[in-house]
Amino acid sequence: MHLTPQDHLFVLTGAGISAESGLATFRGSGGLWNGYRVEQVATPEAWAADPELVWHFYSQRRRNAVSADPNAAHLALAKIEEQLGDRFYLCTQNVDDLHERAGSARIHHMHGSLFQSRCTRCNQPFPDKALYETAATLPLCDRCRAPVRPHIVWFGEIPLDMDTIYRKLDRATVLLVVGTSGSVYPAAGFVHIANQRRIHTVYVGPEEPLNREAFDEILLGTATEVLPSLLREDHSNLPHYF
Ligand code: BV8
Ligand code: ZN
Repeated sequence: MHLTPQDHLFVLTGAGISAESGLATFRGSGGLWNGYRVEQVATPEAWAADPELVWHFYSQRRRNAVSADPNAAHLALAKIEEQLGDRFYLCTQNVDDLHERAGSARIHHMHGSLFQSRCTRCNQPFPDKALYETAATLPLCDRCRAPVRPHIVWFGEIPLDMDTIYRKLDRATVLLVVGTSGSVYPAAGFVHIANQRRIHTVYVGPEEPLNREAFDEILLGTATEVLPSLLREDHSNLPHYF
C-alpha cells in the first residue's frame, strides 16, 4: 500500500478489533449471538416484544465494555490519526467506546453507541451508563415518560449519518478494514464502492472475510499483531511505503 502526503485514509473497524480487549465478537466461538439469537435482541421487533430482555442484553454489554481496555490496535489507530489529522477518518461498526478511550477523535459509530440511550418519542440521544436488568427499572423519558431505548442501530434500521460516510469514502484514497466478517450491509459494501473509485483497499484480520475477493491486499493476523507494525512503518518516515 502506498501512502503519500496527499493520501486520505478511511478506516472501517468491526468487532474483531475489540476481541483482544476481551469483548466477544458476534460470530466467533462463544460469540455474542451464542447466548441470544440476533432477532431476539437486536431488532425493532425484539424491542417491541420484550424490552426487558433487550435491556438485559445491552446492560450486560455495558458491563463488559466498562471492564475492557483499549488494545495496541486501538492505540495504533489513534497514533496514526495524530499524524494524518483531517486526512484520517475512522468509521466503526462497534458500539463500545474503546476507540475514544484510545484517543481517537475523528470517529463515527455507524451502528450507534453502547453508552447512549434515547427516548422512543423525543429521539434525542443522551449519555447513559446505567444498567437496567429488571422490569421495574426499565427507563422512562424524564420529559414525556415514553420508554427509553439503547441508541443502537438494529437490523432493519438505517445506520447513522450515511451521507457523511459516503462523502468521506468519496474523498478517501486508501481504505483499511480491520476485524469484520463482511456479513452485514451497508458496511460490507464499502469495499465495493472503494473499488469503483479506484481506492486502494486492505483487510487486516486472522481469517479472510466473506468479501475477501474485493480487497487489493489481505494481511492475515490479529489486529494487535498487524496494525502497530503496519502504522509504525508508516508514520516514522511519511511519505513512504505504508
Ligand atoms: C440497513 C449494532 C438499509 C447492534 C449491528 C440480505 C442481503 C443483504 C443485506 C440484507 C439482507 N437482509 C437484510 C439486510 C440488511 C441487514 C444485513 O446486512 N443483514 C445481514 C445479516 C445479511 N443490514 C441492516 O439491517 C442494516 N440496515 O441495511 O438499512 C440501508 C442500507 C444502506 C444505506 C441506508 C439504509 C443495519 C445493520 C446494523 C445492525 N447492527 N450492530 C449491536 O451491536 O448489538 S450489526 C453488527 O454485526 C456489527 O455492528 C457489525 O456491523 C456486524 C457484523 O459484525 P462484525 O463486526 O463483522 O463481527 P463478526 O463477529 O461478524 O466478525 C468478527 C471478525 O473479526 C471476523 O472476521 C474475525 O475473523 C475477526 N477477528 C476475530 N478476532 C480478531 C479479528 N480481527 C482482528 N483481530 C482479532 N484479534
Ligand atoms: Zn421523551
